[in-house]
Amino acid sequence: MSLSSSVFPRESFFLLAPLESLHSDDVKRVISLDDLIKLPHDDSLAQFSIGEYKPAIVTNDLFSFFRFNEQKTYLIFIDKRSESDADLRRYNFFGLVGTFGKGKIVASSSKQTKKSLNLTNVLSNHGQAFVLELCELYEDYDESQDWWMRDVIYEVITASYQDSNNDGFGDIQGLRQRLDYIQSIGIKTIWLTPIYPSPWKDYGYDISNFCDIDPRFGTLDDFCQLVADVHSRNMRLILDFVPNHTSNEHTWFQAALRNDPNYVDYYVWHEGKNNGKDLPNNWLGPSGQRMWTYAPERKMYYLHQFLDCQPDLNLRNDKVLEELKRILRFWLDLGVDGFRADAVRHLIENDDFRDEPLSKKAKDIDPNIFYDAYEHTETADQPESYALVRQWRRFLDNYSYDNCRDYLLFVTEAYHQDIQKVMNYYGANREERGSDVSINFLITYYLDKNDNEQHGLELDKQLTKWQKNVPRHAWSNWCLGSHDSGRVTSRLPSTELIDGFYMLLLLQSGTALLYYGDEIAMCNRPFTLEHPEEIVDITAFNYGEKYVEERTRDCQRTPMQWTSHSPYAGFTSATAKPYLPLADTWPELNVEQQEKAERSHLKLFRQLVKLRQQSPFYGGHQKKVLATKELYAFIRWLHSDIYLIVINQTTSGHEPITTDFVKLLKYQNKQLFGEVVAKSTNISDTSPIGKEGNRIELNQLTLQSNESLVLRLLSSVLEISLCIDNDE
Ligand SMILES: [Ca+2]
Ligand SMILES: [Ca+2]
Repeated sequence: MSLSSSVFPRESFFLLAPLESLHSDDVKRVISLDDLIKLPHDDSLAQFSIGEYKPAIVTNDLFSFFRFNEQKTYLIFIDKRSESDADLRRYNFFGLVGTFGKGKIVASSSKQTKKSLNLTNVLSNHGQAFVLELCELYEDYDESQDWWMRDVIYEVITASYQDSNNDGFGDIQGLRQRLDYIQSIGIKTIWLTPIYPSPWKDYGYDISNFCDIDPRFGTLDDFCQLVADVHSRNMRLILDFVPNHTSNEHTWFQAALRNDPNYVDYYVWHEGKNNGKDLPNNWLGPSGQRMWTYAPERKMYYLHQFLDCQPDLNLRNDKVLEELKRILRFWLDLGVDGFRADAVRHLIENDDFRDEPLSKKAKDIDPNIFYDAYEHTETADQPESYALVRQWRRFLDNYSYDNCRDYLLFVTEAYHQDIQKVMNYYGANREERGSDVSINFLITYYLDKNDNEQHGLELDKQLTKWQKNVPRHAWSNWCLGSHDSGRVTSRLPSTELIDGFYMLLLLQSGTALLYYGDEIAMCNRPFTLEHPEEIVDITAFNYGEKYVEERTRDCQRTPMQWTSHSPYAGFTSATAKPYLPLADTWPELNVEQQEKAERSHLKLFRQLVKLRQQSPFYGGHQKKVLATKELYAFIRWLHSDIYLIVINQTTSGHEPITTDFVKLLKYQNKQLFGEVVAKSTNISDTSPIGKEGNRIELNQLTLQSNESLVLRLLSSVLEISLCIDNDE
């Protein structure tokens, strides 16, 4: 059975496909590929003769289209390039038709070892052709393909998680001891902040050797044991990748200082102005320092966007880019499942070295220390930085293809209020993809607002901003905090609201990023100048004493709180002293207490993680139902399932709020019931919504301050979906 007489529509496909872009030679190539695909000879072929046809991605290099009827949908894919084009191409078909997440390979021209492909990540070589039978996102789930879309990514600072050898520093063996716990809360992907050899001037983000483990965390053998343990649990591990800079103690920088010809261009150098007496320009970095430091050894200035002990690599030097790929390969060979790239906004600087203009904020803040006093037109988000991210994405694609590895994840960190800049890291289109997860910090920006601005309308603004701007070819993500943002619990209008924010994090469509300890609602620990010896984050001192207490990020990096029984919450032994003091709340706020309690933040968190693995939370649709100052409500639905999530943001003392969701959902039947699926820990057991399984009528749903609720609607979806469709 040849391809042209089976998979192509009966009518001439030339009339249906947008073939304007094809040259006549290309069309001939399509035809000449007929014999590449031998379809299995069974009744499924009927599909192709009677089903409908829709073009998918059609370019000079690719011809692809869908065939479908009511039961099944197929994607036919033909890479038309000749052998002279050896590049591996990556295509994204997600969202082009229905809510399909992956496809089973039913016929293929090549020795494909995989049985299925994720539609976001279809890799292809010249001449390759195949037929995929598409599956709904939530159906027939294959963890090897789209693991990162459904997972929670758990950020761990190894130093702060668990100490195994009583030196006060958390380490790799300690982390191994806690894998049972991490697995028990449903986490599948762990992201470790840097564990590489480092003088530790910036929590290990000042790396002196990219291909080893800092002795304080253990050895490479320990690391390999960790990888094996993680994988044996069907979990994944990703590492921090810090391509922007090294430590000044790195051998490359030491060689560069000596004018070693091999390393002379590994970093960014400038003679300075006025015969070297003045800095090359006015650039100021995000760590409160000018970006230039004079190196007497070379009588030149070196560039550092962050601390002066973190010289920036010259990412226009191909040798440096090769070194970085060698580093990625080193860790991939040890089995890691991807990377989170640090500070991607800062990768490339304009090599005209022009001054940067002052921003509107400059009149209110000191331009000698505050990053926001400038428009960073020359040093941030340069087009070449986006190109580097795409280049690393391609590198990972090639690695996974060559080594038959599952999908390798690439997460990027770019703090920016301008949402478009953040979105740009995803790549411009389906073919030119960059980051998989360009971290969405919008909820953390909401938490930065002052008390008067923390309410439902402001929250809605941030959530909507993301949803409206996320490109169609990209997958969303949500994050409540990180090692750089304060603890979410300490920044909410009320700590009780944390449960509602778990619902936003875990039940909206997208990958969730969780900072260790946030699952037990850990709080910031204040650090003050009365005890300067306690402060590890020395960056804070760059802003002057006035700002140290406000700026130090130690507040959110304190050791994990495991138990009430041991003097240091089980983080380290009684005889050791933790490298950073514990937060005072640990005796009441710890894993052990929350496991014992009948209801706790931890238990709710675990329940919501389980829920998010199911349809419609994975792969289903999402729509806001209500946003007021007090309430935020949204629905998730797919086929026969529809869920309503309601979060009441009013602080204690506020009147209870009653809402008519029958009216809001424009429900035809007038009587609509919901079943309680999950509820915030502060909802009393005696309340009508106090127990899972309780059924309530939705024309009068009453929530007290800080209460949050997940309900499954007991209705025919057909009736609801009518109103959803009408509204869109
Ligand atoms: Ca240790
Ligand atoms: Ca840079």
